Formats: sequence, C-alpha cells, structure tokens
Amino acid sequence: MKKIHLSTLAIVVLLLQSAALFATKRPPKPIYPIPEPRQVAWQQMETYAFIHFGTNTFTNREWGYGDAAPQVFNPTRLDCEQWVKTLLAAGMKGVILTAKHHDGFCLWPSRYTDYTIARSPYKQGKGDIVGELAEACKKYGLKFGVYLSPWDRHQASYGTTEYVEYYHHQLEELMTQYGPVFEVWFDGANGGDGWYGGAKETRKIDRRTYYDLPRAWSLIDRLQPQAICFSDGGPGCRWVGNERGQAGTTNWSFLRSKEVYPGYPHAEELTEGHADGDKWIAAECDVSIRPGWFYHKEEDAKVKTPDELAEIYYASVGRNATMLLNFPVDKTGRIHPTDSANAVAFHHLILSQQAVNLFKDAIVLPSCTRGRPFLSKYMLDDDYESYWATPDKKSKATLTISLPFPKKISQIHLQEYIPLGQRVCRFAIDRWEQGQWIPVETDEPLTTIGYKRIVRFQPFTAKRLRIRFLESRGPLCISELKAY
Ligand code: FUL
Repeated sequence: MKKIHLSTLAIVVLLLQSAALFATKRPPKPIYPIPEPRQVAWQQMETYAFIHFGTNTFTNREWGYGDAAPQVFNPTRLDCEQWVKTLLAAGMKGVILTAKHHDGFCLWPSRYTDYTIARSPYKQGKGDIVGELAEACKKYGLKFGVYLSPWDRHQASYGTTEYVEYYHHQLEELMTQYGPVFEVWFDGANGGDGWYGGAKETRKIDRRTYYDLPRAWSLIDRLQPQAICFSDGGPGCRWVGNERGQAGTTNWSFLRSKEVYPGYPHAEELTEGHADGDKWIAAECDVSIRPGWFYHKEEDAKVKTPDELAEIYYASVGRNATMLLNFPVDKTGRIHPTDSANAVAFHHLILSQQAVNLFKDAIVLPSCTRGRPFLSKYMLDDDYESYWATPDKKSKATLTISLPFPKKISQIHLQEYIPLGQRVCRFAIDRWEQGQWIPVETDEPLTTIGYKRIVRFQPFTAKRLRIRFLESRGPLCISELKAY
C-alpha cells in the first residue's frame, strides 16, 4: 500500500516537473532604457548612405560662406536614379540628402526663401532634387531621409527668432511634401562667421536652446512617426563622436539624455555611450568615402578602397552602430565611377566574408535556459524575433557549440534581442583543442554586444567552441549567433 502510494507520488512529481519544463514561460522583463520599435527598425538597416551635394560642389568648398550665387549650381547630367541604383548595388538601405547645408542653399524650391535651386540653371529653375531623389527612392525601394542644417550662413535673420521660424517652416515643407522619411539629420556644427545677408560677421547662438529642437522633434513625431532624429544627443540616434566611422569596442546604446546637446563638447563620450544613461540613443557612424564631404576633383585618387570600407563596416555595424557612408556627388550630378566601383566592391567583399553561416547545423548546449519558447535553437534560426533567454536570476551562462565536423572560422556574430534592452557587459570565446579549452584571441576586448557585435580573429579550425557570458545587466536574451 505504502509502496503504491510512493510511486504514485513519484509519477505526480515527474509530471509536474515536465509540465514546468514544457510550460510556456514569460519573456524576461525589459531592462530600461529600451528602444522604440522605430529605433529597432532603423538599426536593422545597418548601412545607409549620405549624399553631400550643393553649391560647395561647384565652388570646391566644404563649408560655403553663404554668398555663392545660385547660378553656380549647374549639374549637367544629374540623375537621381543613378545615385539610387549605385547605392542599392553597394548594399545601402537608405539615403540622406543635404537638402540644405550650412551655406543655406536649398535643393528644393522652398517657399520661404529665394536662395534655392529655383534660381539656378538646373532644369531652368524648375528642378527639385529633394523630390527627384524621393521619387527615385520610391521607384527602386530605398529609404529616404534629409539633412537640414540648422546653421545657415546665408540668411540675414540667422541668430534671431525670425530665423527659428524660418527653419521650422522649412522642416515642415520637407516633412510634408516628399513622402515617408526614415531619418532627419540635425547637424552639430553651429554658429560662427557667415555672409548673413551681407552682414559678413560672426554670430553666436546658444546651441542648447536657440533652435527649439524639441518642437522640431514633436513636428516630426506627428508628421513622420517612423522617422529617427539624429543629433549629437538624439533623440532617435546619436553621433558616434568622430567622422572616421569608428564606434567604441564598448558601445552602449544609452545616453544621459539631459546632458548631451547638439555641439556637445565631450564627443569622445559618444563613442561608447553612457552605461548609466536614461534614454535609448544608439550610435550612428557618419563617414565619407573620400576625405571631404563634398566633391573635390583633387580627391579623385583618395577614394577609400573596398578593404578600408570593410574595416569601417566592422568598426561600426560590427560594434553595435550603424554605418552612414557619404557619397560626394560630382559636378555633373552623378556619383563618381571610382566611388561607385569601390562601394559596390566593398559590399561584395562583406557578402563573400559572410557567405555561409558555419553555425547553421551546430548543436548549441546552454548551461541554463528559461524554457519554451526561449530555447537555444532560436539563436540559429535567422529570425531576430525569436531568442534564447536565461531564467530571471541567471545573468551568467555558457553556450557550448558543437559542429558536425571541424570548420575554419574567422568571425562570430552575436545579437541581443534589444526590444528588451541591452544587457551583456562582458563575454569570452574559447575553442576546444587537444582536450582543453583555449581562449580565442580577438582583435578587440569583448565587452558589450547590443543589436550586433561581430568578433574577428585569426582564422582557426575547430569542432567545438564555447561562449561564456561573464557579466550582464540581467538575464541574457540572445537573438542570433552565427559564424563565418
Ligand atoms: C558636419 C558638417 O559640418 C560637415 O560639413 C558634414 O555635413 C558632416 C556630415 O557634418 O558637422
């Protein structure tokens, strides 16, 4: 009798245990700050392009003083479809155009000034390059964005409240006339000397308050709710603190948002983000394919090579940032053949380096798991929305990866499921060799992961590897794990 009773109990316990094991678990609680869905969608673009084009292209300058005659703007073979096709072939997912740079000249016929393309010879004053590019983007499936320089060295009213109204009106034109916009660029270079309607003087503004940027951001939220606003301190994404395309090897997607503003003097902090930041503001790496942002014939032999561009990709996309690659359109109105050839070759180089995921048929054994549907196999399914997670109290864990046969590996990709926050602070990779675990020597320290971390090393051949998550802000949520 007693015996029967015990075995019944054992069966009940067993049933309860397996029920617990197979029961659907709740996802880990988010760890704040977390991104908005539009910030996740933006980061998933990974690489997109900048186009710097304007009077500077024709006057051979980087910063126009604001006094160039509109007649100098005279592209003879302009073709926005050539830009878009080139950018798509270079793997770019979007393009941001300098609708207005610091010189104040507008590439669209703004109602609020006559310092525009309407007074240029281009299409006898009937052109609208913002519109033509937006159209070409729509036709070929590239996302479209704009750069509207807050600093304007042409306008006489610059420095007064009248100019601020002018600026907001122009922003409204751009946000209403050209269809969906994915990003709006608020440059940090601000104030200083300029033509200012002939005054030719130096004007200083308070970078924190002058432009009333919160108003601009709420206008964009209302008219283009999917758009990301770039500035040194966000709110959508932040400057990475340099124009070399280099994110920090440690790169948090957070900032202490009240401290950072356009023109923030401690740019080096933006390279790593603020580990204790209160807002999700991920980094964007803006970098030009040439030394300058605008076209200069003397830089025709200084176009970055495919290898140099690949290094930038690994230092930006590979370190939890996006890569914003600038193409200086030339005087004819086209992307120069060298820039186009190198950018396309760069894209093919990356594709060839990441052609076959060597972990595709791996068996990944986690030291712990949260249970269904957060199993380790979801790191291998190429679906960002599914992920492996650890139980609530487990912020350290090990993944042991077994391959069906030895493979030569030179990079490992890790992606956190960022809708629940950025968590990992430190991790390590080992390979199994002659009966023991040997630490893999990596090109850079293994600290943060975020949306994507690409770890590169001297290629080695292995059948078993191990990833140790050593420190995290909470339970782990890893969405993708790949090797090439
Ligand atoms: C800077 C500007 O001053 C440069 O001319 C360029 O537009 C670059 C992307 O941002 O702050």
